[in-house]
Amino acid sequence: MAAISLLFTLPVMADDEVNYDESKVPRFSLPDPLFFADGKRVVNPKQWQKRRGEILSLFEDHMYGQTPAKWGAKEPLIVDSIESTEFLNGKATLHQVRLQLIEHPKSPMLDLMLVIPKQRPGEGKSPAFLTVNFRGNHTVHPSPKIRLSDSWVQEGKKEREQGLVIDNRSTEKSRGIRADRWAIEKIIDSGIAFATWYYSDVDPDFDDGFENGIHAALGKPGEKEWGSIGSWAWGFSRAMDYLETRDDINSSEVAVMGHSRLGKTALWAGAQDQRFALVISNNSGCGGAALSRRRFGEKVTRINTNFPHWFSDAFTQYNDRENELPIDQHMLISLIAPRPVYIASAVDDRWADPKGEFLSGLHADPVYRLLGTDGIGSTTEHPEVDQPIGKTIRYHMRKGGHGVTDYDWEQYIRAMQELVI
Ligand code: GTR
Repeated sequence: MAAISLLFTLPVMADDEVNYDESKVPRFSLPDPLFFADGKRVVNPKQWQKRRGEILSLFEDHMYGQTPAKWGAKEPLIVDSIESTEFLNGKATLHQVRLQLIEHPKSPMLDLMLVIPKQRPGEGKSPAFLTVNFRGNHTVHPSPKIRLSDSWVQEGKKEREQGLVIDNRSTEKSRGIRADRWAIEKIIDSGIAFATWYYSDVDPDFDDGFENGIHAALGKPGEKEWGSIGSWAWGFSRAMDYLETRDDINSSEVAVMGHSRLGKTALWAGAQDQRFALVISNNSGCGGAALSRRRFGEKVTRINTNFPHWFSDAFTQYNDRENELPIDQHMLISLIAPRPVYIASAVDDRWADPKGEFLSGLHADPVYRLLGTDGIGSTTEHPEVDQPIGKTIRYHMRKGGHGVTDYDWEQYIRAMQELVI
């Protein structure tokens, strides 16, 4: 397979050391997305479709795992209940939709919170941001109208002391605790709908031997089957299945967005499911937008050790052997082409390797060009803080640390307006 060479000095480093020094980033070459496994070059969009299939299988087989075949196909989606009410002082309607994900007695329920602006363009259909959250829908806004999540929640010491969580369940006190991450009113004011769901509804985020969430119904995944990230990505597709049924949402204008581990999830969802018109990765880092071969900040070994349930077991064979991976994360970005992608970093979030996140966008550019888009534009250098760059592939590194801010949302709204609507 042809390779893209990147010149860096060789590292002298113990394997468990965390590297934040650019001069210690190892020398590596990236697999070229535009060469088939048999060494032939991809020269036109038709051939890319075939190569795309190859790359998708590589990510399934070596990293995120396969979605169990039966549930990847369009299974009927059961709408268990819908409650609708006025929201944001009458500017929007809040719909709370409980979805039964599969036809199985142990199927988990996904609670989709959907806020739709009353002012809608054209034929009354809104574009939408479909997002996933870390702490429950009731934490994204303080309104008592939002149903308190009854799904499992991590019980950190601080949260327990503050009475935000008792026996791994959220309390009333936790309403709105993550509101600063979700610029809901700004989104609604720009005429875009906002949808979110809590990832624990699909699979609780701990190494439980795959006994909870969707796995309780489907059983323990095989070596090549999905880990939790795969199951959350599938949750996004199920939520999209529902959005497609609504006549007040334009399902061809839906952006999928997630932060951090859920940014990894948004990328994997957007790579597999081509219904998403824009894919947004917020500080997704290792296993998300950051190139694994750079070994900067969080590394493959570390992520597989700390979060053994996130990826398929097959991914552990690349612990400290990133160069043997048949893929790297620029190829994940290339799977999104020609649809727009937004990769966002934060300058102090070095654990997520901002430069590695930028480079995956840059090295996906040839695929975007082949498919007739303007890719990342004329930029080849990692930009300065708060300087958004790019065209169909967009990138920024804002000031501050790991998180989602209004600044991030302003860029996503602009990208939505310029690239999707
Ligand atoms: C960290 C993990 C990262 C990132 C982050 C998050 O502990 O190492 O990969 O996903 O969590 O999700 O906030």
